[in-house]
Amino acid sequence: MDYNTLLFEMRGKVALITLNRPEALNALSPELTAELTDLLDQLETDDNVAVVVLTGSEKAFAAGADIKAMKDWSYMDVYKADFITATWERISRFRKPTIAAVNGYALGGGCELAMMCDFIIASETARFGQPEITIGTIPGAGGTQRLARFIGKAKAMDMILTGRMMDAQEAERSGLVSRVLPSAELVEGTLKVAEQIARLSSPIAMMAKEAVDRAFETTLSEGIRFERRLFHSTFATRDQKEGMSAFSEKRKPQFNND
Ligand code: CO8
Repeated sequence: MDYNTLLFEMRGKVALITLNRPEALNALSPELTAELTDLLDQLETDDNVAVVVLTGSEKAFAAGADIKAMKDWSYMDVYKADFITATWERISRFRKPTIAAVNGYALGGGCELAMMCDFIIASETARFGQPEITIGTIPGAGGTQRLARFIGKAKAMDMILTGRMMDAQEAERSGLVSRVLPSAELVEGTLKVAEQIARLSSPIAMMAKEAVDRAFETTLSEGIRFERRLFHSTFATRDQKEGMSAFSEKRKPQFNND
């Protein structure tokens, strides 16, 4: 799988995708989003892939949508192409666990892309922001909705109306990122977290992810009903039998993903 704007490698059952447009701080060009969508389509159905880690460079996870590509587009261009939803949101529909490992800038569409992953691990140098207002537009890939859910209305309004950046410590305090690691350890540290998930049952991890995601789409009572149905369905899997037997027999479980 050769791409112009992405690097890709497998680490055991973890797929590591690196955004690779250094000349533009990984600005998310149409080519990059198309390549990312193509790669994710393949990884979704590959049984050898349990978890995806998405990262960028030391300087930038991604500095947003490609402003130079977008600047002359008309309303009809973006409307007819269904700009954003057509390609961008692929990772938010990916059924296996995804982790964003963010070094440097995650701005605009870059911050939105990170928020589409299941959780974000940041390095001490990470900087998050939705600066669209400073270039005459607003977040268009879920930023107004997801950022408000991650960090609440006050901070989301502050970020989106001023366009200011948030450092890693503030992002962790605010609930945007789950952990902060030293910059040099970001990718290896995130891969370790991913490998920990990849050793568990993949279908059970997918169900856990689906249940948490439901919390953001429905009422508490419907969400709990949904969780209960999935919880019950885990008892139809061999991995549940193996996990609970292994605990009872004081040994490590051997999950077979079925
Ligand atoms: N698009 C295109 N090129 C970019 C982008 C970008 N978003 N960001 C940086 N670059 C380019 C620069 O133009 C520069 O190229 P060149 O060397 O040819 O001039 C190169 O990357 C390096 O950048 P800088 O020289 O600016 O580096 P600095 O270290 O001085 O500054 C910053 C780094 C602060 C990150 C600065 O580059 C910056 O402010 N970038 C723009 C950030 C921004 O406004 N992002 C939001 C974009 S709009 C958006 O994402 C809308 C989302 C809508 C949904 C997404 C759907 C696609």
